[in-house]
Amino acid sequence: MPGGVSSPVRAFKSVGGEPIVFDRVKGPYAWDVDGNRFIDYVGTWGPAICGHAHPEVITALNEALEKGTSFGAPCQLENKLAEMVIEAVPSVEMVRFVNSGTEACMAVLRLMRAFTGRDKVIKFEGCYHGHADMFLVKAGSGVATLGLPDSPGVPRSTTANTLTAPYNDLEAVKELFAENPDAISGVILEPVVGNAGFITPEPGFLEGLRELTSENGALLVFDEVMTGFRISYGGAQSRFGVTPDLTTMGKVIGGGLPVGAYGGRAEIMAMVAPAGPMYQAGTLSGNPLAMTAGIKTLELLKQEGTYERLEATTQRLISGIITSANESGIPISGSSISAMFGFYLCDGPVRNFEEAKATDTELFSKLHRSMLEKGIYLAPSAFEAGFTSLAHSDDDIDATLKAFRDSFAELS
Ligand code: KE4
Repeated sequence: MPGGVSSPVRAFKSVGGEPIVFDRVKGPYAWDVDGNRFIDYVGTWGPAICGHAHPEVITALNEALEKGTSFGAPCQLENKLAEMVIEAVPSVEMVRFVNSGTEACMAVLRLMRAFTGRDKVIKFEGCYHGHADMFLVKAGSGVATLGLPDSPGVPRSTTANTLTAPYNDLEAVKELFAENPDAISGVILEPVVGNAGFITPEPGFLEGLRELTSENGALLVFDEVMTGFRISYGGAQSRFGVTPDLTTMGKVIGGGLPVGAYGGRAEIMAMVAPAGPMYQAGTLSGNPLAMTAGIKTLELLKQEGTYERLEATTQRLISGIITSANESGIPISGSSISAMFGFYLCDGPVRNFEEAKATDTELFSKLHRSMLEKGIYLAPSAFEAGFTSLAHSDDDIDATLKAFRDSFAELS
């Protein structure tokens, strides 16, 4: 397998050393094939928000297995998950399930263009919307980690319609609209950036994008593949009170099985085949196992006190990390929202991708290795966010903070 992995960021290229080969996961833990246990803050990149292999999800899957693994036909389960998503996410009146976040973002871009009749799209530097050709322009996540702002194999003609702006820079977006009148189908962004490290929207940024897109007859699209059901049960749009026209989702709504989704205003979604002319399809879309895992996961998340618990756990973690870096005189800037956190080894706050790239990624690599040796599994890149779960106990957080204290002391 190229690089020995099924997805580049897992290869540890940017932090060095050999990747850990997982044997099993449970709750907040992962064990490697040698039996070493790690407290896991990647959570399979987001889906494990209730903890890995939650007993109720496993039980529900075992029951579903008896009825078959894939139907290729309508089933009640996809309707139930659709109802739960529609009920939870403010912008979603209709939803289509696919099998990954990449597929969801590919489809939503086609829908943006179909609905507006315009070809151009604005994305932000450092945001990652999956690996479809038209998004591989100054993308984040593994693309940034591997320094592939524009991957080979992507024709210039494909990305000619992809315009980029720095995150948190409304003026730059305003200029793009002025330079491309009536040509921009919409703006797509991560409402909280988790693919350039962890960058939060500055006050007024999301609201400003809502106004700018509406004024220009363009669509506002939130890529909530990572933030959906993590920043709150209604996603980042619910927490920040800004309603996009379309939303992409993934990760958590699959509960650890392959699911992506896109949804939004009914008048737009009505264009999607077979209701309308915009074609998109998928053999395994809406399959009963993935729907089952998603339904059970959302039922668990909907319970009283979930997000208060996630907020408290994560705030204690990030403030402890910052305190221990300060005690060792290591420059750090970090923050968290609900069950998502991140930090950079630098002085000031990081507002965009350029500033993220200027941070001490070399020191991050040393920290990553040191933490791994102490049994703490952080994302193997400075350009990823961290994820907590309902399974991370106070003892897990205490053990993690001790490891950070010791690692920062060694590094200083
Ligand atoms: P997938 O195709 O990997 O399911 O989703 C793509 C995607 C789209 N949008 C956002 C905001 C995302 O975060 C992602 C995927 N996230 C990365 C983690 N940074 C997946 C990890 C990987 O590539 O292995």
